[in-house]
Formats: sequence, C-alpha cells, structure tokens
Amino acid sequence: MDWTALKDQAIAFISEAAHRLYDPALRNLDIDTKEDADDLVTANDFAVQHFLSDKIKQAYPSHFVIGEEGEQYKNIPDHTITWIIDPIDGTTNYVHQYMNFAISIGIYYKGEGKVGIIYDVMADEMFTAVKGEGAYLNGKKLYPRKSIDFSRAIIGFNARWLVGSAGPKTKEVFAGMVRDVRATRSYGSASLELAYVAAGRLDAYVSMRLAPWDYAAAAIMISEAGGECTPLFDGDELFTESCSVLAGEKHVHEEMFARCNGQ
Ligand code: 2AM
Ligand code: CA
Ligand code: CA
Ligand code: CA
Repeated sequence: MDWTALKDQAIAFISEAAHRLYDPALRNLDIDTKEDADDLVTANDFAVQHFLSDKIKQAYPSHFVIGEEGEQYKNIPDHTITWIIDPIDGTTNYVHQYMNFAISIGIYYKGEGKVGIIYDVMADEMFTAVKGEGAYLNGKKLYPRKSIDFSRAIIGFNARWLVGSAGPKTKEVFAGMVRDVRATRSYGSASLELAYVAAGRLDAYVSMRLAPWDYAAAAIMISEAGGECTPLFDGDELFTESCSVLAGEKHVHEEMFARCNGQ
C-alpha cells in the first residue's frame, strides 16, 4: 500500500467534510446529550461521520471504518486496513465557541499506525503524519525538540481532573505537577492538544480517559515528531475502549510518568 497516497486521499476527504463545519450557515446545533448533560453530540457529528464512512467505503470497499459516531471499537479485522475516525473532536467547543475543534483520522494496518491526520477546521491547520516519513503542519516538517526541564514545561491539563473521580493520591500528584510546571493550558479537544504536543506548542498532555479515536491519529504524529505517547498509568493499555493517555517530549513525559506511577 502507498501510505503517502492514502494520506493525500484522506486529506481530500477531510477537506470536503470540513465545509459543513466551517460554513456558519451549516452549523447544526441540533444538540443531543450522551452519557450526561455535558456530554454533547450534534447532528453534524453524525453527518461528518457518515460522509467520511461513505467516501472511504466507495473508494476502498475492503477497508474497515470505525468512529465515535459510527461502528464502535471492537472486532477490528486484522487482515484489512482500518480507518479510526473522530468526526468532531471538541464538540463542546463546536457548540459553544465555534473554534478549537478538529476532524481526526488514524489509519491502521495489523495493529500498526500508518497515517494520522488532524484538521483544525477554523484555524485551517492540517497536521499530518505517515509512519517513517515524519510529521507535518500545513506541509512544514515538525522536528523533535531539545529536552527541557520540567519546571519550564507547558502542559495540556484539564482542571476537572483535580476534582473528578481520581483518588486523593492521584489528585495530589496532579496538583504537584500543576504547581511545578511553568503553565497549564486546556483547549477542550484531545486530538488538537496531542497535535500541539507534536508541534511543540505543548510539552505534554494528559487525560485520565480517552477513546481510541481521540488519539489514533495523534499517536502516529507524536512518534514521528520524536515524542512519546503512552498510557498515563502503568498497567493501562492504549487502544482499549477507554484508557488514560500521557503524551510529551521525552524528558517531560518521563518525569510525569514517574510522578504518576510513584517512581
Ligand atoms: P469529543 O468532543 O469528541 O467528545 C474534551 O476534554 C476532550 O475529551 C475532547 O477531545 C472530547 O472528545 C473528549 N471526551 C469528552 N468526553 C469524553 C468521554 N466521556 N470519554 C472520552 N473522551 C471524552
Ligand atoms: Ca463525544
Ligand atoms: Ca473525541
Ligand atoms: Ca467526537
């Protein structure tokens, strides 16, 4: 398979799908909720998922497609190419802010990430990666950065993790990290925050709980940009239904992983 050609095709599909999200007249705020009152989904989440699935199935009938609003993450066949889609990552931002949301596609074959694309629709930033060929932002290569000290790091961190379901010890570790770094940021779109790690805008990003479509594209991108993307907690496993995630520049990643796992 020519993965670069497949990346270009995926970019074309995403660019076409993005019109629906970019055009204010098509901004569909027919909102529903999922697990709780703050877990939003709009008709456009489904529309983009279906648009992309149809395009992919037409062009590549043998490929398998899963996504947050489509086929769920299970029984992925090993013998065929799988597209993992988040049609809108950052739906709350799409509804409330109309910025900082992305379309994310990761393409996997036999368990290995081959192509990752994350498109920030309103900023018109296309983050791309092909396994072994580097990561790019709007066609410009993203290079690995020099290690920095943890005290100078800017980390993507959602304040909710300080008050949520984590145990008191984890919260204490989180509070220590928030105190010790230079600054924290929270953009509300996991895939974009992970792309920012690849681009060097953030030195690390943590989440207690993400689904595969949140990081399928980003994991390839971060690895191609010289960073690390792993579970936050020793014993968790990426690409299970729900998993903690820690991504970062190698040194900062190492420090955060050690703190969170009591080393
Ligand atoms: P979404 O917008 O596609 O739902 C918000 O901090 C980030 O976490 C977004 O990337 C959001 O993706 C994701 N997210 C929100 N609720 C989640 C949940 N219950 N499980 C996993 N990821 C979630
Ligand atoms: Ca969602
Ligand atoms: Ca998501
Ligand atoms: Ca989503």
